[in-house]
Amino acid sequence: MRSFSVRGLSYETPGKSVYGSNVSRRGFLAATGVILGAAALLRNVPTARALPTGSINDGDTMPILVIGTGYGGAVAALRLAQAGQNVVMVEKGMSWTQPGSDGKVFSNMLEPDGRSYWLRTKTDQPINHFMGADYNKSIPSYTGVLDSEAFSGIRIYQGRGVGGGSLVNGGMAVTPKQENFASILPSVDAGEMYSTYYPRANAGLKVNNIDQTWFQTADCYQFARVGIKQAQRSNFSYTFVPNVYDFNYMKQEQADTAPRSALAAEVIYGNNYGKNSLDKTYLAAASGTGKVTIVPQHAVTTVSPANGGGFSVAMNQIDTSGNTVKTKTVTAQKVFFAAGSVGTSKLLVTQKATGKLPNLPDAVGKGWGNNGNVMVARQNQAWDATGSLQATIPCVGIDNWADAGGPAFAEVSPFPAGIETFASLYLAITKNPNRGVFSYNSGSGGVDLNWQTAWNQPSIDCAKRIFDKINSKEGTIYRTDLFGEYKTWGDDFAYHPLGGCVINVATDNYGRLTQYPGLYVIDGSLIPGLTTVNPFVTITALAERNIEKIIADDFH
Ligand code: FAE
Repeated sequence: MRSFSVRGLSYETPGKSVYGSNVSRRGFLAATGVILGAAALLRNVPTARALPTGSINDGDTMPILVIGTGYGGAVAALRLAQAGQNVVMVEKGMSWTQPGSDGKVFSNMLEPDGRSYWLRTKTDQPINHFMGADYNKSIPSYTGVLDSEAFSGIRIYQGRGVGGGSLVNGGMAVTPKQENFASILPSVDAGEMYSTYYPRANAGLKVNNIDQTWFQTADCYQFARVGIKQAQRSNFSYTFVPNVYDFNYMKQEQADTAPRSALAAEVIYGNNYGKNSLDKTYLAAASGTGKVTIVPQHAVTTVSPANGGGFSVAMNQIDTSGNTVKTKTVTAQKVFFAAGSVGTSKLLVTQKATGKLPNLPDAVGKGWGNNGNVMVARQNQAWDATGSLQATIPCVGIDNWADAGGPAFAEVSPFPAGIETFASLYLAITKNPNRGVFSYNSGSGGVDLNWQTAWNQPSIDCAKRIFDKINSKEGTIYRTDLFGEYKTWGDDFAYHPLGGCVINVATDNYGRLTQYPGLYVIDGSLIPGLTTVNPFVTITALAERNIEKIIADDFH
């Protein structure tokens, strides 16, 4: 089944993209310093993105509805389908399969266009300044792939589209240390997680490791080698980090025998090649069962018990301007909330406050954290150039979690500006005890999050224990030109929202909303604000654990 036609870009403005891409292919290649032989390119052009989508009608009934197509939703859909169940998945964002007028599905970070952001007229880049100047650009408003959702005190970045966060993230696929997992989720049997569900998740996600011999000489990882050298000189331990980006493909990019993606400044607005995002792994497998229908551009608004059993689910079908073109109400016997930490929390607190699901527990909306995210950059000495060609895929982390005075796991991040910047950039995951609460705002009809920027000070303190020491050893300083004017810390945004419907607190120990049998939560909202490392492998592994139990107990 193919989806309705608003998905096709050329349908709306034949011959011209609707999102304002003005990058000629030649200009783009020149801008990124990539000159490739056409013959070499053709040899290795990967297959086009293809994931069938379907439609849904007002009044439809179905056994299972999954809200959202990120990690939790994809795991639930695949395993339910393999157990013989028919599943419908609805997703607010687009299906990212159709190339635009530049021949690419996604835009890159140097020339963002409407495809980059969810309904914004100006980009809202994490690194929003450079050498004192505002680095954001005007773009046409479009249902692009990266949302920067603003709450008081924090912007939360999230993926929008079939595949959720997997479309925009750095692919870092990190399994936390078992003792750290056990301290964060004590109600979950850690032994079982590490023997069964983490391996299952890593296999399903197609996690792979970098060839460390290749790493030592690859131009695109000079920034990471500098990061390792400096960490070692200050006696910090480091670790190579697995990824879902295919490192063998990246080798071909570096050798100029395949079209570039990680080496062409593509990541947070999507990767055209190389990355095993969910549409190529779990969702492709789910779709391949023939039992899963994926319906993009449908945003769920309400869920309530239906007369005669099951749940009545209302949703807006939206166009690429974000306008509602149709409202639909369907009935599902079972509903899985997989709209991500923010999306699920917003839906649940709204249903509780507006009387749709009044018996949801008071714990709904609570226990939200930013995984201790904070970013910072240092300015290196002239002999520590980080390279004008940088892979967008991080592969090294500085592990200082054992420091009781300020635990931190800092990924050595790329800064793919296309020029030598002498900057070393880091995303630190830290132990920040602060937790936010989502609440329904009856005045605006929206949902607020009471997080304050100052609540990130503990994260800054943790990160400083690493980078003050490295600066002191290297005789270097922090950069103050990247996160605002004279601002050192990227402390007002997060990539890793977690919590809002914490397992064994707001749900039972498997994500069931027990007040309403047939309602389940299966995404990052189950995790209480922190994973100690990048979160998606843990979200996936926990979903694998929970769905196995749910299928065994609740589907006969
Ligand atoms: P998620 O993947 O966010 O999926 C939720 C889906 O639900 C989305 O597609 C939404 O559009 C959709 N949705 C929301 N509301 C509705 C609604 N009302 N109706 C229908 N659909 C809806 O949730 N994590 C790592 O482990 N490693 C990394 O390297 C990494 N890098 C990141 C870089 C960036 C720029 C970002 C934004 C995130 C990064 N993350 C990374 C975080 C990771 O992507 C995130 O934790 C997971 O995607 C969360 O998975 P969920 O299944 O909870």
